Order: sequence, then structure tokens, then C-alpha cells
Amino acid sequence: MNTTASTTTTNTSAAADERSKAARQAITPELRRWIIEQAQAGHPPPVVLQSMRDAGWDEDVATDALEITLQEHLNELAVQQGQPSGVPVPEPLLDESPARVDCGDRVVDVLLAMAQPRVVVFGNLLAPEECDALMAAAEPRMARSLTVATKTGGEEINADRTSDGMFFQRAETELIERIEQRIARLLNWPIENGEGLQVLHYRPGAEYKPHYDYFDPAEPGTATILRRGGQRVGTLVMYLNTPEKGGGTTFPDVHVEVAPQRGNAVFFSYDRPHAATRTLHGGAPVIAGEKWIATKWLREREFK
Ligand code: PD2
Ligand code: ZN
Repeated sequence: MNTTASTTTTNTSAAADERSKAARQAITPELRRWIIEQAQAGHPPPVVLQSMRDAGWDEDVATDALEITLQEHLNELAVQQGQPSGVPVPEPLLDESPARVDCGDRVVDVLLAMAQPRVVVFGNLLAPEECDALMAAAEPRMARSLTVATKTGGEEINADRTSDGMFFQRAETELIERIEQRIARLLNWPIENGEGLQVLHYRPGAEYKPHYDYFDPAEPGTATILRRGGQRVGTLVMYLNTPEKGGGTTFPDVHVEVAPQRGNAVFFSYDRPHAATRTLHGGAPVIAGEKWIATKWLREREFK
């Protein structure tokens, strides 16, 4: 059971919506208190779920009621500790651990799913010809990568990011629009909430030092940046080629490194702009060969 990423999830399936509505109705103050007491006593969610089933609860409703209650409780604790409160995030529909997800025009493989931080690795998201076409379209427009300057809300060269890059407009070409529609289906997130695709090219030795993709609320430029679609709440890094050595996407908090394989992608989400999301991540130095990626950042609201 995933107790970390579920209530902050936008789930477009009507059946899942019905289930969650039934669960919400079932959460009386007494039940809420009891579930929190069980958690505080150290009983893991599967044990609490079994007690509920023994008491006659339907498994699906009990699972949802448990997830909702624990997530809300964690959220309250986080806010009490001064963290920003959580917001809905993109989330692939991975109920019952499917091996593949149908994204309309393409079936994508699920290779790894981690709850905290929320990280999902997909296989075969892009066809080889799509990777080639993206690199070819991007190449003539590449320049030293800029990042958003949180001091001012503008853009600046960043010494931590030694790649070249460019941004496409959303739906700039038929290919880009098709990929954006696929991503929207995969992650259950409105196409309008996505920034334009960014393509990056790393040469040997180039890297992107560990960072968070959300905008730091303490920085003076952040208010300006957030006017355009709110916070970033998710990232999808798509690998357009396979470097010979190095170039993995790293998550230092959890000692995970995703191998960059052409056509595959790594997705991660963050429901608040805070280190508690454990989404510190970086692009490890390319040791041999080169590395091309396309990144889609997802905002809370429409990105105009
Ligand atoms: O190239 C990567 O693996 C990488 C690592 C960290 C890309 C990004 N961040 C990004 O585009 O935000
Ligand atoms: Zn990043």
C-alpha cells in the first residue's frame, strides 16, 4: 500500500474517485482518532488494514480511508513544523502494479516505482525515431544552459549546470504535441500545466549538480516566477540517447541512481517546496560519450 503519494494525487479514473468519496464519508472522527492511535503505537498500515477487514470493512474502502487519514495527519504534522502544506501532484495510475501503462498512442513500461521520494522509472516512453527527431530539432538552437534566477525571477548562467540547452514552446511541432499528450495521459496531469519541453546536451565531464526543481519560497524572485502557473510539482526527465559511461540521474537522499537509457524516463513529484520531499537530484558527470535529455516540468496550474 502506498501511504505517501495517494491523497495528494489527481486520479482521473471515475471508479477510483467513487471509492475515495466512499472512504471520505466513512472517516468519522472516531475512526480518524483510532487510525492515528494505531500509527502512533507503531502498527504498520497492513496490520491496521487487517484489523479493519476483520471488523467487516470492504478492503478497497478501508485502504482508501487509511491512506487519506494518514496522509492528512502527516500533512498536519508537517504544517505544525513550519513546512508548507502539500498540494496535489501528478501521479501515474499504478494501482495493482501494472507492468505497462496505455498512454493513448503508446504503451509505456513501468520499470521501478518508489514511494518516498515518489520516483517512477518508465521504459519505452519515446521511440528511437522520436529521440532522434527531438535532438535534431533542438541542436541548431542549443546554447549554454540557463536556469531560473530565483533572486530576480529572470534567467542566468549556472555554474552547477555545465550542459547546453534550449526550450521548445508547448505544442511547437506535431511531434512535441504528441509527446506532450502522451505525458499528460501517463502522469494524469493537464497538458496546459506543463512548461515547454527543455532539451539538454551534456558533453564528457558535464554535469548538473544536485538541486531541487521547485522554486525556493525564501528567494525574492520566486513570487514573480509563481505568477506563471504556480509551483513546479513534478519532473519527467526523458533520455534521448544512452551515454557510454556516467550521466545517471541521482537522488542522493536515498542513494538511488537511474541509468540513462535511450527512450526511458524518470519521473518524480514533490507536493511542497521542501527538503522533506527528498527530491534532491542531480545529473552525474558524463564520463564517456555524451548525454541528451528532454525534461518536462509540471506546474500546479496552467502555465501560460
Ligand atoms: O540530466 C539529468 O539527469 C538531470 C538531473 C537533474 C536533469 C535535471 N535535473 C533537470 O532537468 O531538472
Ligand atoms: Zn532537476
